[in-house]
Amino acid sequence: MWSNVIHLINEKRRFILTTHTNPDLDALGSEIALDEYLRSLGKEVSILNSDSVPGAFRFVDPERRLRTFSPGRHRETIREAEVIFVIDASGGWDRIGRVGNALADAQATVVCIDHHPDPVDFAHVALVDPDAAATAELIFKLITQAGGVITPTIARALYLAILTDTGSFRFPKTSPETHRIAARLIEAGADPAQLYKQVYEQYPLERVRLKGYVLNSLRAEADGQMVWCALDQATLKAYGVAPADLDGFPGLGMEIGGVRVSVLCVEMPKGRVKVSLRSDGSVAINGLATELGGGGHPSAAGATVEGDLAQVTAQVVAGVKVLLTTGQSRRCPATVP
Ligand SMILES: [Mn+2]
Repeated sequence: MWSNVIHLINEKRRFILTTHTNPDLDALGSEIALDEYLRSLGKEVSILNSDSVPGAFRFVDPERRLRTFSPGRHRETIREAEVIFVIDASGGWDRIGRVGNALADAQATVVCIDHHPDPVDFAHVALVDPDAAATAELIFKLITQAGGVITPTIARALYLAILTDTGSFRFPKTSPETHRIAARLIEAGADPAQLYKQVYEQYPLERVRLKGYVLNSLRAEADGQMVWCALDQATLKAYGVAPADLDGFPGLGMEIGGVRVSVLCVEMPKGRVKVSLRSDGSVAINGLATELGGGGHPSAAGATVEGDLAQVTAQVVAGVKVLLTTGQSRRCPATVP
């Protein structure tokens, strides 16, 4: 599985790493770990993302390796790149955002490393394992298969990625292998207590208060099998929290007994709504997300939809109700694994 990529890494010199828009810690941690490994081999590496690092995640990149793509500044880098690693993102160049448009025309070999079950026809080489709990598990395997050393920087970055993408080792894909990798990362210098505190216990007061608002605003439907919340721009502004800083909010409703699906709809600028769906694993919600023009995993998926907040929310709530009664979404059951 890994030999093609290891061969590319050994043969080529100039690499670009990129990931999806609204990057999470699996995306960013995987990028930093792979960047560190490639640099240890003397390679030239640029991490180019469409979006800047959300405020709450800046601690993950003390050396400021993560760059926000700018067409003027990075044209040359893209032209000279020999290999492009697309990390934690499948489904096509659109998922990568602005930098995706620029990379789509590049001459380089495109390698996709991901655990999302979405199409990978944009890549020359695809290493996709939908059973992996985090893309970071795959990056760990790549580095160790290639004979690389897990440095403390790599260990911290990958541990953070796995910690967050597994919801602190509790989401359905958390496996014995996930724990074995985590153990190796702790041995290599990742400190679980310190890293947990950095992710989950450093929020500004405003965000914790907004969490209280969301919990108070949850609405139950379908005999309590679904809860939803719609957050408008005015509320976000009143609390002083950016849409990019709502990581973890979509799953808040899952704390309630009997809830199978939790929905969060957030009003974004320019008449768009960010829809996030979470499931307890008893129903796959990524088919519905795909219908809405997004994608994701069976138990965590989302989409950004054009339209009015109330109208999009009503549409999503209705879609989830159908899912809960029939077990499948109306138009594309085939996309549900
Ligand atoms: Mn991921």
